[in-house]
Amino acid sequence: MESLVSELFEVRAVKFGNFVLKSGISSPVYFDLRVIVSHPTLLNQVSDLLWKTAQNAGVKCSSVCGVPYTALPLATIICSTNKIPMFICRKEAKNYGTSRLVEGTINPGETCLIIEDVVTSGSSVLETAEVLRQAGLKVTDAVVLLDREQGGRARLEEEGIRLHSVCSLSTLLEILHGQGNIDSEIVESVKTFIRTNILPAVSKRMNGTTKQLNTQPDGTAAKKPCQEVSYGARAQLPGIHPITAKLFKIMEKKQTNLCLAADVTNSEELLQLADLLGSEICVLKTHVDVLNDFNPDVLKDLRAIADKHEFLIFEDRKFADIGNTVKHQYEGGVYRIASWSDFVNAHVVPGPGVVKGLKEVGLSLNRGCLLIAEMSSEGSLATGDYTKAAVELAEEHSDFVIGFISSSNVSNRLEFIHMTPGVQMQIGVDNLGQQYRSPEEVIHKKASDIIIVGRGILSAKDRVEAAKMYKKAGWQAYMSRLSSVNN
Ligand code: S5P
Repeated sequence: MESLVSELFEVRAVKFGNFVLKSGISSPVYFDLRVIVSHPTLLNQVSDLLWKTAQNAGVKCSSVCGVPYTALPLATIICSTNKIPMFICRKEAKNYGTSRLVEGTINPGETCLIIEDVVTSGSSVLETAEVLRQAGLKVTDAVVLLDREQGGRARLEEEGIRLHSVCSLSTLLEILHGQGNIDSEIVESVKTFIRTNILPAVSKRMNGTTKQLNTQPDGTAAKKPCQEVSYGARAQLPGIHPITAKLFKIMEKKQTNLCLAADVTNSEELLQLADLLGSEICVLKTHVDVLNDFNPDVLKDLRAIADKHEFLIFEDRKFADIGNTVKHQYEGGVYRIASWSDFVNAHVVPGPGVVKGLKEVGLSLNRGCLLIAEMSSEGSLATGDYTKAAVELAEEHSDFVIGFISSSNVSNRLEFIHMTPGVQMQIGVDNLGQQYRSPEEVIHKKASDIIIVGRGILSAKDRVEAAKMYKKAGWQAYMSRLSSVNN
């Protein structure tokens, strides 16, 4: 194993540094097993170890199939050396000749072993398994050279596939460290990365525990989830709403969990503000009905600025009427909110109808909605059972509801995002009962995801400096939360 690991390192199949993965996550480690086709001895060695690992685990199979493309040569060598038939799975059916997805002679009911180079979330193995199963084959096991230990094993287990790995990322780190190829700092950064990027298995997210509120009966301390997961990893949760996935990716990429409450009354100022602070924020929140000089062109311009700086637009409309009325308020009127706002929010006081009405308009447009589970104002009635009802309503409509406006983490379901208003460095209460808490309190202690800041930035002498300060404070609080919970 030691010699294999050092050779993989030498041919740069394993690299350390700062890599942006397909998901947008920055990773301190990267695997590129494609390079091994240029090293025939290594290719043979890896194939041999894969087969031995499956044999030692007692796997019974009558054929093998490599996940395209990197594992195809590995499966070919295994097939040829061990005289076991192979299948090739296409990524897409060809549109000429036969339109088969699986090449090879299929005897329905026979068992096929999947061969893979690296497993992260397990989705590539699952895709191949699905194609093979649809073709009539049984898939019970998969063997992989490297398990990144980010939740793939549990996810495959749920789908009835046992994962056998030649090597895990932790073992690989230990070996490379022991050989002096990497220092302790790299080991620590990769370990932290793994810990904060574990994708939980689907049923764990969906079962009863997720229904439990994180708020204590007295509405104060928020119980933190026992495992913190980074924004970037949450973007990849299976079945996550496209708006939430987009938002988590933006947050990870721009390293910001700051939403600007752009509460200004002049359109020109709104656009200038969006352009000036766009690079610091992940969301810009509007109250379009406070603009004195509203005209629909403003929203076209705002959309263009949002796309340029990569932030989402959230019209804080707080819908609170019967379904039929909110439908019209959302779709039509002067503001035509559904046509430009990525997501909106709603009070739950009318019951499910408000969500159903908004959903009739927003779902086909891929828009999302936050439910107001708690409010930041003094004497708010949104507490206790009301908050609980908001969480239940969100769970019933998770195809449209993307999370909550709340002062703390009210649901353990990782696909729900929590946004918290009433944030300033200077804690206290304004003359109309708005209560302020610090970014550290909101993100680290109360486990919310996004801070919403209005006057903390708008009333500052230098708005750019203030936005940078809130961005930094919010991100630091998130980093401390990740490290304190996972250590
Ligand atoms: O409970 C709430 C919900 C919201 S969305 N409390 C709030 O303050 N808000 C909004 O957040 C409010 O409408 C305003 O736009 C922003 C807070 O602004 P600030 O100036 O007090 O930071």
